[in-house]
Amino acid sequence: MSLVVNGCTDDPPTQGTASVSAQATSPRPATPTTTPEPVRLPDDAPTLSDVIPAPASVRAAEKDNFALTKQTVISAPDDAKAAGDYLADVLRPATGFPLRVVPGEDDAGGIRLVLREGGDPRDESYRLEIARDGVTLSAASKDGLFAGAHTLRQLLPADVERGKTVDREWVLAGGVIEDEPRFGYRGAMLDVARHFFGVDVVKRYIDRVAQYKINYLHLHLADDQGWRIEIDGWPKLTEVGARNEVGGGKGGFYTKQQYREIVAYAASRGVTIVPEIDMPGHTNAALTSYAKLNCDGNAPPPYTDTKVGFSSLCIDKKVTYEFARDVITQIAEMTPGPYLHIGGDEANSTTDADYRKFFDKVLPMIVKAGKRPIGWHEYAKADVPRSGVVQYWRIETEDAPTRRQANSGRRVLMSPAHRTYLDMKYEESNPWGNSWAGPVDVRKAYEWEPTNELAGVGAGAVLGVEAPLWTELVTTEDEIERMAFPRMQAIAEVGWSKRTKWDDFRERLAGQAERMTAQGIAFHRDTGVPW
Ligand code: TNX
Repeated sequence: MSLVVNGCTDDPPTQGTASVSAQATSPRPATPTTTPEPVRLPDDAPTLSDVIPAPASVRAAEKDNFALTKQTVISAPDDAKAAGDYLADVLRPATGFPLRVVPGEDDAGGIRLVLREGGDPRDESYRLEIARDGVTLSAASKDGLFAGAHTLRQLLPADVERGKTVDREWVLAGGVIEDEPRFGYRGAMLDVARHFFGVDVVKRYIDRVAQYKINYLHLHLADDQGWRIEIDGWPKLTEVGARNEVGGGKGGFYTKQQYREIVAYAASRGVTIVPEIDMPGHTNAALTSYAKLNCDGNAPPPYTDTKVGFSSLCIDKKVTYEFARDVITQIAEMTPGPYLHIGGDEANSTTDADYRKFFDKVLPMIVKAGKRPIGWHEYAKADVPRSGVVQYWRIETEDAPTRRQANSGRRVLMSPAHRTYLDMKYEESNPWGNSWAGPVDVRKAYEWEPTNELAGVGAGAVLGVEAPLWTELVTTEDEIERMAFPRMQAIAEVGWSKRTKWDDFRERLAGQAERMTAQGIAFHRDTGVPW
């Protein structure tokens, strides 16, 4: 019998634990409970400390590396099945192993998913133990299992992301990771209104962000340039309002079925969809579709430019609220997640009094539909329900209405543009991106403190962080990827990890290059990262 332990062939396979003492001598009885030989970690396999976002605690055990084989089974009872299926899904193509997902305990040694009974469904902590005789991922909730599954995915070599069979060893570094998130909300936003992106692009974006433990995808579904979701009783929203985008392209929309498909796909990756219909401004596409939504009864022409702040629903018309109610109830009905985003930003052609009047009527509709409202921070001027969330997006460090809402118990989602806006240029000299919030390189996206960014909005008020990608200037999937990656990893780590250090992060980020390349992500080689 030859022992191979991290390249050292004569190491005894002992490590001070009782369970391994029996197999130092050979031959061993061939029972399924026998601990297998130590296996060497391939040079290109990540270590437990390479993971992004950085886990809370890592304990490496070199002799406990675990080798996946074609016999490896994933055992995932009941509620653990979704995370088990996810793992099988991402590991099968490159390994070529069947990786059956079975409900019962797996005696043969494999990957065991364990959902601890009676856990809080919001508890995303997990424990991942990788040992020679098997891998155990345990958590108190489904979301915790997903978080652990994302970690496990990253612990396999980048080859696992190639999408086709690679004939090689598949070894996980041994040890234990105990991990939990700093914030419960770690979001990405995709603007599918300024330029429309189809279901497949959205699904790939979900897959790409989910692997870094982004757990919410906010879809900006309507703006001046386009309406992107089918609403029963309002067919012109999609017949007319969807047929445009910035620059005059053909636009598009999601049918209800396609929206549900996106929601379900997101759930299969541990991601929750947050739908946004921006009101009362940013509504030219709706106003173009229905003349009756305009105060003067005249539909404006479609809009394909990029200015903001010129449109408003008619605050004093009854039909405005019939429209809002239909949209809100139908979208709420298709959305299992807790949040519904109602926009509220840059309503520059709505007076303050009208703005409040509008939200006095509309915010209770969201609560009645069973959802927690989120609004861009301008809506902090309105009467935000107790369950409401304020999303801060400006670059200033002071905003009195947001502070007031935070003081009265509303949660704040942090998207300061100079840190989290993925539509901004990376560097001044960069040809692509917006400039109004200044350049946002990876370091800028990484080195900030969400509970210290906005005066009066501290640790108790911050719900989490979100990285929005506005798409006035983004027209293709490659452009989405170039703007999002690798700033997405920075925001993901700010949202998940408690202790963060740029010098350490940039090294780990460089380690993601091969993985992103294998996935076909057209990421930007930010100059601050030692790629
Ligand atoms: C401001 S951020 C907007 C968007 C634009 C974005 C471009 C926010 C709530 N409103 O309408 O797309 O700037 O960076």
